[in-house]
Amino acid sequence: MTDLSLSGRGLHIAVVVSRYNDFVTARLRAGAVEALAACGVADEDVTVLEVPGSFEIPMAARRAAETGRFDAIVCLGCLIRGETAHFEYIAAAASRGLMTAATDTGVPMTFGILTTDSAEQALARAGSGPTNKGWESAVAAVEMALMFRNLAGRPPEGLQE
Ligand code: DLZ
Repeated sequence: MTDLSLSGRGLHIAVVVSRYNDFVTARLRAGAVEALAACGVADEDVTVLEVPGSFEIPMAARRAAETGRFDAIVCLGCLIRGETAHFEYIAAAASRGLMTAATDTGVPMTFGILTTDSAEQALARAGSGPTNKGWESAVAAVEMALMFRNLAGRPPEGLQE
């Protein structure tokens, strides 16, 4: 999703990013921040929250949503399948946790958590520009935030005709 005709001016966005596999998540974070700027979200309206791993992402996203300060939350992490069952447990907990948190709080949360078999596959999804999954998640967050504001009858200052 790369619709940069969306205007995010006036939106407040949180980016929850996991430090685990940070050789990938730092790139997802950079892609997300770049996309938010490209959509017109002001730097000072972007709050980055770091968590240890993907398992902790839903907890932080829910708490951020409960503050009432954010229109949407971009969630970024990287799970690389290993020899343990951790991958399956964490992936399931993160995806279910985010959907539950988003529907419970009414604040859109986008899923930018990579689940790959290898580091190479993860890096291929964390390059520069719109193919970066952090970028994609950020644009999805702007779109959802605008939709929710519109549905609530309070379009942001930057909403285009
Ligand atoms: C423990 C763990 C493992 C094995 N793998 C990953 C991973 O690939 N990606 C990720 O984001 N986090 C991983 N973690 C850490 C857990 O998400 C969590 O931070 C710890 O279990 C502490 O609760």
